Amino acid sequence: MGDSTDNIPVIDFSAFKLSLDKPDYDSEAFKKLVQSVHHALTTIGFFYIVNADFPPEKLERMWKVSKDFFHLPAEIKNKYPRNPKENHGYVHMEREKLNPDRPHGDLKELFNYHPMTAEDSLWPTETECPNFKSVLSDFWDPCLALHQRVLEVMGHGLQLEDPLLFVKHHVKSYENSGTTLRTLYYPAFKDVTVKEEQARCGEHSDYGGITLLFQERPGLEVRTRKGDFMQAQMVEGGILVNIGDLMQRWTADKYLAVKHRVLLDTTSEESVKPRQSIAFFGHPDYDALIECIDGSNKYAPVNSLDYINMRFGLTY
Ligand code: AKG
Repeated sequence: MGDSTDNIPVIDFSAFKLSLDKPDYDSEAFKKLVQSVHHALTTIGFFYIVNADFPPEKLERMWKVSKDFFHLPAEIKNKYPRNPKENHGYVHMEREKLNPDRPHGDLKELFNYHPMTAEDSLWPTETECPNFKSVLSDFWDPCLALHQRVLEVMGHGLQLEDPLLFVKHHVKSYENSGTTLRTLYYPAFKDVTVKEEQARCGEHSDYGGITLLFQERPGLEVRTRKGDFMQAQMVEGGILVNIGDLMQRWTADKYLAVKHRVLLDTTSEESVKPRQSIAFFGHPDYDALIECIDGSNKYAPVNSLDYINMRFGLTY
């Protein structure tokens, strides 16, 4: 475990909160916001957003319906398996292995939501899990809006000629974007058989653009630049942000996609309890060509869809 005093920066988003259509670009508060995000993404690679006006009641509802879903019998959950085409549906325990070097799959289950998947057959029924579909659908909009604000702030931080460049490549209709909402459940230690070197969520960096992460309790560890892992501190009302590998590539390594993980440490009081988290994975539109923003050829241009397909192929 690394130095736990290396805390993740907490950034006040009041200058670009969800109720503002656009910020006052010349205000000191907005400039400070841009500078803080830029600093975080060029150093530790993670930051917490606070004061963004994110609706707390929507988050509360997400925790509840997610728990209801994951507590259903396996035979019901398994009726709605992840559909690889849309990346929508249920993924059972040990199915996903985020660190291919670990011998066993991750000790977690999850449900991915992709909004184009309106078909009822791909969702638990209202009798099986009341409000599951409507609550997940309702959580999508504030996540989408907040992630677009972060993308714009990043464009300013990098002093792009067009600060909206990233936003403009995250706008296509849902059929043409891999942006996904994921709700995760890590069962209590007593409810699982832990195999050697098994993790709740193996070491990995995210694949796409930027991720928003909501955590119900601690457990996430983030790799430091020294190479060890530190606990991400919990922040009341904080939404954790990090970037994915495709964004690191796009920024020609100016912004860093940092590895993270969740372990099952049987000696820690926290990790023997069940844990929930929710991730919103923002992904560039499928037809976006990701070319280094500095004009360099540090990375060859890559099509967003080809890239995500390649990464999923290695995970499942
Ligand atoms: C992922 O699903 O990619 C995560 O990193 C989840 C992290 C967490 O549960 O805190």
